[in-house]
Amino acid sequence: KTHMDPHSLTETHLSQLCETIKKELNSSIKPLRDVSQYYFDGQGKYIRPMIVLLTAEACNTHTSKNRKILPSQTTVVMVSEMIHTASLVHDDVIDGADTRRGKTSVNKMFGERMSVLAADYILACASQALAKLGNSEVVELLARVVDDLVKGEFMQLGSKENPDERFNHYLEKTYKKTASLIACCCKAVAVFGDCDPEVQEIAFQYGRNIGMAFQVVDDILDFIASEGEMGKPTATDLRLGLATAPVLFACEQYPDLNALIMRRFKGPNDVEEAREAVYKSDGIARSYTLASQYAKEAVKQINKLSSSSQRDALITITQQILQRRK
Ligand code: 2DE
Ligand code: MG
Ligand code: MG
Ligand code: MG
Ligand code: MG
Repeated sequence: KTHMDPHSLTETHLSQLCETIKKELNSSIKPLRDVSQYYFDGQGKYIRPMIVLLTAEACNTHTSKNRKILPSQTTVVMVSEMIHTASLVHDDVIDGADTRRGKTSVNKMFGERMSVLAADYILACASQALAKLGNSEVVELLARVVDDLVKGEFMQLGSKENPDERFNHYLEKTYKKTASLIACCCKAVAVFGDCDPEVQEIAFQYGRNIGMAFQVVDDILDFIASEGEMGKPTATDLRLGLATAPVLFACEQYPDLNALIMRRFKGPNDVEEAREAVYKSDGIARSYTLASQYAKEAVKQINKLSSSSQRDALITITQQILQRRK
């Protein structure tokens, strides 16, 4: 590990993250407290708060040499993980997932009614923490993130009949479902750091591109990783009939896959056949190329900031995202 290792640069801050979040989730109603705190057990990857924290520090260094992380920026770091987790709880209810982060999913553990309410509560507490900072620009930015999350999850339910529109639909969905949260939180910390609009835009574009790369890799891993590695079920997208990048590319070589995209699958054999067709195609390789393009753009953006170990750690993270297995 070197001075630019993302984990060593953030471990002190992130080791306190779950405790800090649990203090926010302090309802006097014990079951609400217990269920909403369930995923804040230190077992997550905490990739979003890590990126947002390093972005805050890299922007601070760029803007005013010795400035330490500000309390308002720390709140955004926390809120990024809270909104993400709230959306995952709803997502697990929608997807009927059994496991998450290597343990029984919250919906299987406590039931769907409790889970929906707990996620609403997490979102409510995150909104309050943010609103207390009194910056309406940032409140608006994060309100748009929640709007994007809902629309992204919604877009995922449908795909376009016209193959030419499909890929744009996928990219827009990917932005809304994943990249928007990272992009807007990166911008928010630059806003709180009193950074110039150009620096705010760099932070946003870095977050957007790394977010896109992250989700494309997530979609690849749904095909190639095992459940043990991921800590959640795999091949779920295929089973749910969701057309992600590997399928969309594979479709060009194996037109039979159109049936999957248009939800005309009949039985479990169809899913296995589809999986094999994707494996035989160059869909996985082309998806990795797509993710690399986003990663490269993320690096290009963040390299516009002046040199710091945090900036270099943000570059390292983009490489790690391409290589990740979970
Ligand atoms: C993960 O997708 C889900 C992301 C966004 C979910 C957004 C919802 C709108 P996946 P995995 C449910 C509501 C938002 C709130 C409450 C803030 O690909 O593979 O299914 O990890 O993720 O299951
Ligand atoms: Mg899911
Ligand atoms: Mg889902
Ligand atoms: Mg996924
Ligand atoms: Mg995921």
